[in-house]
Amino acid sequence: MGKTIAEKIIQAHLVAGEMTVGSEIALRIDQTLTQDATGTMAYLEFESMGIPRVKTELSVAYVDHNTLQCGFENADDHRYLQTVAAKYGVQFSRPGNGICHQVHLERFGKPGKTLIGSDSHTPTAGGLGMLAFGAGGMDVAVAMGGGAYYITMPRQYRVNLTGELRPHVTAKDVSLELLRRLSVKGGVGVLVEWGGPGVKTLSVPERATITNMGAELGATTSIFPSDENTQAFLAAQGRVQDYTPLAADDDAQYDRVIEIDLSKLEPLVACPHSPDNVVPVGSLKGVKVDQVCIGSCTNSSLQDMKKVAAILRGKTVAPHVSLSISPGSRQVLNMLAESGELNDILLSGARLLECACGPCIGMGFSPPSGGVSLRTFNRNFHGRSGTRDGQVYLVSPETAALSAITGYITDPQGLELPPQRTMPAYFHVDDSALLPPPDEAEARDVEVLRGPNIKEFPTCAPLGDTLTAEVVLTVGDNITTDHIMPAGAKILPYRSNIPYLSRFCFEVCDPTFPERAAAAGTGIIVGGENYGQGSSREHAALVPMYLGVRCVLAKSFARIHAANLINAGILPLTFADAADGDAVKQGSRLTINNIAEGLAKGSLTVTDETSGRQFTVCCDFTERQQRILACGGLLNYTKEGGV
Ligand code: MIC
Ligand code: SF4
Repeated sequence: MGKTIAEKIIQAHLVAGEMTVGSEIALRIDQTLTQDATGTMAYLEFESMGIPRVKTELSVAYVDHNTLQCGFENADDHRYLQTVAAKYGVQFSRPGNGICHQVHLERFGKPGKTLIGSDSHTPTAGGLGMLAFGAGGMDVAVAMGGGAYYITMPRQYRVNLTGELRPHVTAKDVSLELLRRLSVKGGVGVLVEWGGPGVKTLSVPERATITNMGAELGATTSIFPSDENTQAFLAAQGRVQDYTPLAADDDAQYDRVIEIDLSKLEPLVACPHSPDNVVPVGSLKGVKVDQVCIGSCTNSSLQDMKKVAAILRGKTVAPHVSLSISPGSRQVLNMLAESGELNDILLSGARLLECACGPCIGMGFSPPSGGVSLRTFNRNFHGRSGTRDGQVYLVSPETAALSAITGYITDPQGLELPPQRTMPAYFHVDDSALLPPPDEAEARDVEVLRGPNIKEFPTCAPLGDTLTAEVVLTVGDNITTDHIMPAGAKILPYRSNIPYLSRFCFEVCDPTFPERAAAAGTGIIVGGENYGQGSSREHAALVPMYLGVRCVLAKSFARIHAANLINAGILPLTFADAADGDAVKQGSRLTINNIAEGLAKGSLTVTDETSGRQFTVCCDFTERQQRILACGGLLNYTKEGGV
């Protein structure tokens, strides 16, 4: 039987397990990436493993999230990351060099290789034919130490592309169309492979926009074939030697095939507060816009920025609109400057921000109260922009740029401009902001510099056989990690200070949570469907653990968050009957007995001491996961010699 692209890469990297849907597989990891907001924790974890140098083919530490330095905290963390990277053999991408996923695509990604990154949008590299996964920092630390990455073998969907995008309909609209059809939980447990004759009409940056937003579907990862467009992109980056062709066999089998005719798509927009709340741009005609933000790892490539510059050329941003532009990398910025397109952008009245995540993670540029913000980003979760009642809409760069000029949500179809989708023959390569690590002998003398913001890593006691605890919080469906552990300019600098972060846990849902959870001592959270969707931040597990949470009962979990809970020593248990989830009340006392035996057989009985009811929860954990939980988390497990 023929193989899919993913099966070919998995087979070449399989360390343990079989490629049967639902069973655990362990993969050898060729490359890792970290960003600063999750990286400080990942390197602290790596250091605690006592391994002298990373064992991957390539590991890169990026600084792109916490770039505002309003005090010593972020600056100290940057210095820690730079020195720890040098000490352990990791490339360091300096602040200002760009967003991790954009720079990785430009300078390091290789078709056919495996990559894990402590950021949920790591699958962006799937646009180059890499098998790339977002993971918790601890999983990345283990991979840097040469350990395998464990995942559940996903189901595979093939999205078959036919036709070609019409002018002003973009790769972003392809992503939004899939979100409209499948929803934010439609990709859970699924690997999305893109194929069909339409693929050759898309460049690597366009493919990367699409694989990037696979994260919003909850997909395990997304991947494109590696073909002549991939070769052209790598050649233009001066690294044609990294090219290998990769395609699915004609008789490869998929669990589901989805057809998208590119020529039938129209410009789309995701309305507040979920990326799957998708409608045609035309249907929102006339909605007044307060701000427009163009950038993020979804839409900040040179191609995107060139299209934006062409729309802004000779025009002025509407007086009531504030427009920000964050190019994805220094390469993009340099090339815009060289070509003069940067001037087209600046003369329109746009505000140029750093080559970094910026407004996407609430790191500045929050909208005004109740303001409508049009963003080319991937997430519009409640409160993520930094303004609690901000109304964030997700759109393509074309729709964003045009609406910035008109001041109202405007459909770019019919706009008279030559389509700007051509790939330059070469990219300006300047790696001076990428610092390669010194050799092993020199690295021994590097001193790792830690600032006072770095606090001790919280530890979790081994799991006993009985758990009795109060339900400290009940929440609904699609709770994101931005609800659990908010980000933004005020809190992000404290990513290596769990005690401080804990004051903001679940702030969007219930500001009394931290105090109540700490007072309860040991706690249980009850959630709905797709609990923990969104980012890979392990802080959304470590902080609840610090506040005494030992178990989350939910109707279903997002993949990375479930793994992070286990790594932190928290039990993620699924209601056998979803109706039981609705019956448990906040404040009830629950008891779970015979935990070890239940984990081994795959189900546990929970007794609600308050109502007297009993119900069953499922726990489909591998033996390794059971051992990790028994030890009180992955760090304890690794220290005890577990692999
Ligand atoms: C995000 O887009 O939510 C982030 C910020 O990049 C996160 C990582 C983090 O919280 O540091 C992600 O996507 O994993
Ligand atoms: Fe950065 Fe936003 Fe991309 Fe996350 S989604 S990596 S915050 S640009």
